[in-house]
Amino acid sequence: MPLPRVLADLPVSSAVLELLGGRVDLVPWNATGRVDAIYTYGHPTVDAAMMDRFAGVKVISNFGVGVDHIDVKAATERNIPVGNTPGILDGATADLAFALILGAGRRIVEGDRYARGPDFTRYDPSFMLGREVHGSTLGVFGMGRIGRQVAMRANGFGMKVLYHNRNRSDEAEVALKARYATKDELLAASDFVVLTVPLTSETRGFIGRAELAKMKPTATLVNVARGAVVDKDALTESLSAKRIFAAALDVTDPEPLPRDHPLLKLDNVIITPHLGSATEETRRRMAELSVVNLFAGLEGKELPFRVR
Ligand code: 8YV
Repeated sequence: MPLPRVLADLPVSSAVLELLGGRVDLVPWNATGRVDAIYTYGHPTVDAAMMDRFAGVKVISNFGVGVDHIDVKAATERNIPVGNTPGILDGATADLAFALILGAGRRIVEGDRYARGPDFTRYDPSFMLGREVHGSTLGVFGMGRIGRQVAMRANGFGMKVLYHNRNRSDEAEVALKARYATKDELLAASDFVVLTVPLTSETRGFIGRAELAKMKPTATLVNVARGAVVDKDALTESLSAKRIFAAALDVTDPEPLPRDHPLLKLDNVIITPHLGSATEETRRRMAELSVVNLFAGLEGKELPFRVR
């Protein structure tokens, strides 16, 4: 029997390769001919036309939780299950969100650059003053699994937690002492605004010029969601004019930004290369879940982690 042919945006990680154990034939994204499954990790796009081109596809398995690059509706209409890796990367992503809150608030990256550079010749008590994190107000857009983990960490820092979400969450309000706020209330009251929403038609451009104008001049925007949730031109203007204190972006649109993009030249922004889930442990679990989903789909079984 020939091995199942799996279209993948190669290379896949060594953990994935090891778990696949030579039981499938990985073929590159531009391959033609029979394809039994599609394996992705956040990109490129998997649209209806692609599903029709590879009519034999039994499953689309994504290494990651966000599936904004996959037309899930089109897949469902074609009875192709889509798998993802929920519930295992929330802690790692919330840790990174907190690293970015602290990094931007306390100017850690800027300080590191300064401490290594020629200008650091003498300590000065008035340089590089940041913003207090403990006791400040955190606003979380998207109180899903990742948002709740961010709120949990904020509790330990004695922060007040506000959240905005499509639905109110009893767990967030009771266990995490988070208070529901409208979008405008959250923007106006928060010292740190953290984005953990999925990218959908409602959240594309969710933070634009009008929203940035509502934030405090002392506030920091942290994005660990998807780049397209924020209008990067509006953000560049706002940061250049120091209308907000700082931004910390783990995701951008496009990713990476063009090397000459003005955001890359600003001191009051931290940019990390999509590291939310990037720990050995979490990426290993993501590999396991995505491979389990892949084989379940190839065998015609229910996916253990299926996107609905
Ligand atoms: C991954 C992510 O890095 O899960 C997601 O949605 O954005 C990240 O965990 C991404 O899937 C690419 O590997």
